[in-house]
Amino acid sequence: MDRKVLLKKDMKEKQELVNIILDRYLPRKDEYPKSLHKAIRYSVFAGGKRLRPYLTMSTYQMYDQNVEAITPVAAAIEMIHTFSLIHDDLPDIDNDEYRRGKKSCHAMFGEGEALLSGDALLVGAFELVTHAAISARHRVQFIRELAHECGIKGLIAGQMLDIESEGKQVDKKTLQFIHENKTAKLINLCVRFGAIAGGASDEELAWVEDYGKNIGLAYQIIDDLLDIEGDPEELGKSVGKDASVKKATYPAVYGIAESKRQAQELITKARQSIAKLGDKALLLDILAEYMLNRKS
Ligand code: GRG
Repeated sequence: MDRKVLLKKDMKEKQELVNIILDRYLPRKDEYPKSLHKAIRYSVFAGGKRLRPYLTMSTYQMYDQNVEAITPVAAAIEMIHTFSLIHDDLPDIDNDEYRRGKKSCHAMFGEGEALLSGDALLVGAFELVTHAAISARHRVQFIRELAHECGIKGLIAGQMLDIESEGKQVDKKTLQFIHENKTAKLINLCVRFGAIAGGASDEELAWVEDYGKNIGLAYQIIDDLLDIEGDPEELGKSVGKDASVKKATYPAVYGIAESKRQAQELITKARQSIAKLGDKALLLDILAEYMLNRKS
């Protein structure tokens, strides 16, 4: 099968599995208090690509074809990702009216509702990990690592620097800190959890993490580039915003051509790392290639 067709088909199958878990876990939208559950479901089922769950499940699948055990972990990561997008869109952070081709959560339901929907998704994610049919030791380990990488030393720290850097000329070190923390760490955790739960050896885990860190940083650089060169229809959000508020981005610091070169180099390194795992890493390899050419 053509590589692109294979990826598309596999992504769709895994999206469906993740959606089933999310649908089971989240309260119905007519449950009390309706305003909260409506807003949460609206954002969770707004049509995200489910890239992070896909990475988690595809990495796990290199060791165990049956992804049932890891799917709640994958879904939990998507909940954290959705929390971060809802809060990121709020007027006091990025102030975005559109997300995933629809009105953003606060624009649709109000700021209080968006804030609380994000909070509920963030804490709910930790609860959902406890439902995964993985060993108790791995459940505790994943909860601890998620809290660490998404908290004051990870996602939230990256986001803080991102806000503080607006309108300023940042140095390369600060830029890398922002991108690694706000995006790359969570992406790396996906493949790390998939490999650990699947039973990867230390050597294979190291190769998987080389892949995760490289695609994680590349993903955010490509996101920066799409904000300049992307099509708002395909992206489902406005473009040109980063430059208008002088955000700390790769193109702003390195220029467009050099940012593209760095993204390409990171993807090449990621593919070289994952190639060490042999044929079982085919889907992760195709995904890295897709990331470089993604339009949304
Ligand atoms: C704690 C108040 C408070 C806010 C936290 C942590 C945070 C807000 C925001 C995270 C920063 C952020 C939004 C990073 C961007 C990461 C990124 C590349 C998002 C786009 O991901 P895709 O392309 O989107 O996977 P879809 O819509 O497909 O899920």
